[in-house]
Amino acid sequence: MKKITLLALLVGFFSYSQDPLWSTDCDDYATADYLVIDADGDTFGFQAMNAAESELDPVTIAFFSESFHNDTLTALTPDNWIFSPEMTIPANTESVTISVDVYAADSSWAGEKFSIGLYESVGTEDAQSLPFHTEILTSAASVDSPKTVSITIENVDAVTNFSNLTVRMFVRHWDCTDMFRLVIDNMSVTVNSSLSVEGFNTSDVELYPNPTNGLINIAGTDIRNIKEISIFNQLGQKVMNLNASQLNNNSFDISDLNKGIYFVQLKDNSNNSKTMKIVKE
Ligand SMILES: [Ca+2]
Ligand SMILES: [Ca+2]
Repeated sequence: MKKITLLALLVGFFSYSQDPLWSTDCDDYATADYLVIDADGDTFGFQAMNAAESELDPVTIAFFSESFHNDTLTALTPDNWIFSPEMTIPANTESVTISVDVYAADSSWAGEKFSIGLYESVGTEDAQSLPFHTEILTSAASVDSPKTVSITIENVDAVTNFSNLTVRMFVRHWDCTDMFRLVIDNMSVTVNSSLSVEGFNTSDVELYPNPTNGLINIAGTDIRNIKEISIFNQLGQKVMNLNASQLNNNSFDISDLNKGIYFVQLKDNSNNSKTMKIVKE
């Protein structure tokens, strides 16, 4: 009975995919392709704070933007943007989840306003921002209790269909003054897709023989689109990974795997996938 439940869980897990597209703990500020824009032109923009050297946060490197400059005791009115490196959203993506940890560096002066969203990079003239969330922090989100802001953008919500779109995630610090610092850390972008999509006619893809003692053949009309083959054991651990060029006449060999039940996941060029159970004898 336990075994049946586990199998059901595995099949359920593979029927909907959540793939991390990009994430950072913000230690990569110096090396990654971030874009920083000081839109208000006061020369102050997002920068990296080695928080381990400051008394604000003993743990991690984070990015910050100021609405008050401590050295000169000057109130600023920021319109500062930081953009992630570029990434392309896979075709047939149904929704994109973006996430960032935020806090106000001084919880007594916490009213920092910010927006997060995706920015479409289709050439500078056509570029448009897709801000999906704006809020003003309160003292509840402070250095001691960073707030994880996570939003999911459905494809239908986007100004344009964002499948295959090249985007950057952004955080904008704006429309506030005379607080202290907005601090951000741990950004991520995750794409969500289901298997029941057009483009990979998974219904007629078959694996044979099944059971097999080693060789597995793939048959079906759309197998030329197969990009990647991953094999998982019953614990959901990936035990084998092949790309299309490693196929031999649309077949591959699992002789090296122990006897047992495996799940073979086929992925096509558009990242659609189908997972099938196979028995190794
Ligand atoms: Ca500025
Ligand atoms: Ca960090």
